[in-house]
Amino acid sequence: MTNTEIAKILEEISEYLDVSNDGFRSRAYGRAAATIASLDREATDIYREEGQKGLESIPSIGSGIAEKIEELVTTGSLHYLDELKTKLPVNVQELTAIEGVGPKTIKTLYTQLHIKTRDDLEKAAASGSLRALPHFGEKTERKILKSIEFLKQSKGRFLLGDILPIASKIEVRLKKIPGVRHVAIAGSLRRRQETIGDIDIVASSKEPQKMIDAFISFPEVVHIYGSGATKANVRLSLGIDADLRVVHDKEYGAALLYFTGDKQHNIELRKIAIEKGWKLSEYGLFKGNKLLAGATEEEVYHKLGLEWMPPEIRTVSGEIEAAMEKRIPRLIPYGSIKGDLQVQTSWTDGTASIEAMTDAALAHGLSYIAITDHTKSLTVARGLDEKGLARQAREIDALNKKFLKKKFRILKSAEVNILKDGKLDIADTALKKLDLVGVSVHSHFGMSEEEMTARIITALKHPLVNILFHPTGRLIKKREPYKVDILKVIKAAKHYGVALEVNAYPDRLDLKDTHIRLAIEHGVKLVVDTDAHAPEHGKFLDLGVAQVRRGWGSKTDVLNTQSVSDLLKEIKRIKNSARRMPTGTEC
Ligand code: DGT
Ligand code: CA
Ligand code: CA
Ligand code: ZN
Repeated sequence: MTNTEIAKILEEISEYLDVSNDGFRSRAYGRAAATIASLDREATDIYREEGQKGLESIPSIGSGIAEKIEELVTTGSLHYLDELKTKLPVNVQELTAIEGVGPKTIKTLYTQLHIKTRDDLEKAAASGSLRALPHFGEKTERKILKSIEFLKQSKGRFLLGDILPIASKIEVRLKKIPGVRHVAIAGSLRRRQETIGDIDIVASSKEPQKMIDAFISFPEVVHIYGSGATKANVRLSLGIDADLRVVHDKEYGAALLYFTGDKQHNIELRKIAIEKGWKLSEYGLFKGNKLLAGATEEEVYHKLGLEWMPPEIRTVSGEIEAAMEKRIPRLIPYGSIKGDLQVQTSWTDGTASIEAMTDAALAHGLSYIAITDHTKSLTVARGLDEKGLARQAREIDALNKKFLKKKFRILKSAEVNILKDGKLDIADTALKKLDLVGVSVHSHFGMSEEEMTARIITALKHPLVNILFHPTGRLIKKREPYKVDILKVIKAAKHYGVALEVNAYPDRLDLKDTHIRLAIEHGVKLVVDTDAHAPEHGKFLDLGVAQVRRGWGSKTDVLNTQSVSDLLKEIKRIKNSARRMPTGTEC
């Protein structure tokens, strides 16, 4: 059993306990799930090598939960969860995924209307029987139906951040099979698309059969759809399918190019080949029967008169023209973020102390972080008020002395709430004491586009604001973005000297690639950060970098690729130059 599977089950228990009104234990299981999900070692290995004691040494795992994990890894099932399910025969995971349906609602829905599944709920909402319940109305019914529709659309696709680690693990293992020459992940994963339908792997080997045999016997494989001498198609335990194709060396580049896509990009390349009287396929570029190119991607692109380009921009959005004119941009390299600018701690809803988050950032090779705990109007996260921020500042000052010898700097910041009218929920006197001020929308998501855009722009106008956090507020596969005119926000960000955040958290990733490109075209600076709520989240940074690459961004477009002193200087410079802009040129 993998960590992801164990975490999923712990999370499910947490949800059942929450519905059963056992908030305390629910949170314990929730924390355990988050910890297991982001562990670097497999819990199964820990148990095999160190027994239950080993499991208990993991943070957030006490003896009770360690026993449950032991039962899971030894028997593959868990009696406790079965019991919870018998007591409350409701599909909690399916129902909590729906916007506006929380643990309390689930209980009411079950006891009053006997609703157990998403289908039950959809029927009840469609027939208008929900509005009979207290706190329910026609508006809630419509909202629920809309959310169910959205969930149905994203079904069957997986988050990049969930799939990339497992695919990389498989890639590493395949590279060790005797006879192997090349292995690469292709498809939407290589293009770092936000969501992934299935995993495509392309390889070349002297002994293809050996590679196929090894692949289909990997521990993650739960079903083999088909397997031959040079290809195999399987299902992995995460529920995603994976394809492996083993080709000859001389066609490897053409195969990699073809299976990387996207499909439309392939079609455009094929058209160029046809115009030249040639033929392009996954086997190579041919003139009649003669192979013109195929061993490497570079060779194929060059023969077609194009520059090679990074997979992230192969989406038919101007990359072919750019490659013809030899102006493919130098995209921001992976690993080039120097400091994480959105980090929550146990001062609010994060799991760890400022010091623990700092240690984690050091371990991830960073040289600064900004502590951005939530502010007071976000009561669910126990947001900080002005006094809380001042107390936190004292802790940061003390820690900065301690971390000075490691050349690490902790910046004082906050994720300040933008209230309904665009005002901030923290007084200017307190904001002035911060190194950086980030703002975000955390309430009233249902406003009209006009209202929401005006609300955000009012916040950007505030002379102390430096960064707009999660500018669209979407949760991939869970929640649609709020309605906002992103172009107006971009223009206002430029005008008022505010940077826009590319949030690297796997289910957020706002801005989208097209927004990023638009922001860059308007000269707006970006920051990439993780929105970390636990020490392990630091590893998400490159998901944000991937997103910037998909938006054609370079290193200089992203402020926190610089040292902390350069970053602070530039933030100031942007703000000052914005102030000098004549009024009346806003948007
Ligand atoms: P996914 O799996 O839905 O996230 O997206 P992809 O892009 O990985 O798509 P997939 O797995 O169906 O196919 C992998 C690549 O193979 C795709 O990016 C381009 C290429 N390909 C697949 N079908 C076609 C096709 O009908 N025509 C062309 N030209 N290429 C195709
Ligand atoms: Ca795919
Ligand atoms: Ca595929
Ligand atoms: Zn947050």
